[in-house]
Amino acid sequence: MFAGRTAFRRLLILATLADWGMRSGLALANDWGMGAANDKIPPNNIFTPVADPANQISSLAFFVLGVTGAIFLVVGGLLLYSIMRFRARADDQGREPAQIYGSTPIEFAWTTVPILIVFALILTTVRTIYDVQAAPKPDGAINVRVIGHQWWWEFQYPDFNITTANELHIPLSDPRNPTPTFLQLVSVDVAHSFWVPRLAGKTDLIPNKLNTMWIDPHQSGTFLGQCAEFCGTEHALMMFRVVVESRERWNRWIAAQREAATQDPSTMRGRQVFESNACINCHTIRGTIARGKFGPDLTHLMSRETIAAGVATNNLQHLKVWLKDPDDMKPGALMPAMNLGDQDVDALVAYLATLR
Ligand code: HEC
Ligand SMILES: [Cu+2]
Repeated sequence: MFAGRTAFRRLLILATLADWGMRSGLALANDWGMGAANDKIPPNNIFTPVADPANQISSLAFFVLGVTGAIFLVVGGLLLYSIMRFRARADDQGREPAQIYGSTPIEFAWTTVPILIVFALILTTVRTIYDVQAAPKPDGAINVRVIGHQWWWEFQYPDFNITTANELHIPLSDPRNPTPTFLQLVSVDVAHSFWVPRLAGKTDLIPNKLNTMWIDPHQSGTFLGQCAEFCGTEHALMMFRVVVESRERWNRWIAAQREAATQDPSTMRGRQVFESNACINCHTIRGTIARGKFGPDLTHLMSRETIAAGVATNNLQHLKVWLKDPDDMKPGALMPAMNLGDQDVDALVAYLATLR
């Protein structure tokens, strides 16, 4: 018997490579607090969907597994039976068995039955694809633009003028009055792929091409996602999370994100360091002169649980390590080490800490 929940959990985790990849990538050296943070999130099992279209995809997968499993049992069973029943025996006379050719009914049966089975699989698959891709967009739908960057995610809410990074917040959807989130996906550099196994299938983000998908979540919680298309050095550390929350909480999150950045006179020095360095060419902080678009929007940096696309938990120590040399956390990251003195870094961190 398995030794309780942990063993069962490990088994579940092993059973889903996606989840294993997301966690083990971090389990290597210093996990920057992410191991403990992610342990609070249930395993990323593709067999436990909590949203449409992940539900449709998993029903289809179970149907196909059922049919192919049955075929496997029948074929494997017949094979085993023949191997046992007609194996070589001591009293064999060393002659070939009688050679029999052709039986029209049998030939006919094993041609038409597989054709019918394949046809049933095609029909159900096409139907599911159609249901997912042609789903109409209801009035209450939320619009989000997902922009892939090497190696982080930008999430824009065009209806609210909000931009955030790596943590997508969407409202829980009531099946009687659905408020799904419709995503438009593009990339500013190479091909990426947006994948949250428990919420929906994968959708690629391709430069100069607009792709779309939607998520209609039926359970609140935090769900781990991962870039699923090799996109360069830090592809494995291009993670994100989707926070599904009640409508009220989501409304409050939206309202907070719409605010301009906090102005705190006591951290003026940090703000000066920020505004007098190249930070402003790559980052936006609404309410300051910083309007860069190359890196994540920092206006509400501290409202995020993680930094650097799920590489580290977001706290002052980790921000300090990041500012000194991003490569220490995320080798190859496209933010340069800014070579600032300790005092400047401390002032900067104190300033960033006010960006709630
Ligand atoms: C050349 C462009 C560039 C410059 C200059 C730059 N950054 Fe960045 N920064 C980035 C990129 C790109 C990322 C995302 C890296 C990743 O996750 O792979 C990032 C990430 C960050 C993050 C983590 C944000 C998050 O939500 O993950 C912080 C904080 C940050 N930068 C602060 C600064 C500060 C402060 C400065 C100035 C001292 C600065 N950056 C200068 C490009 C830049
Ligand atoms: Cu990617």
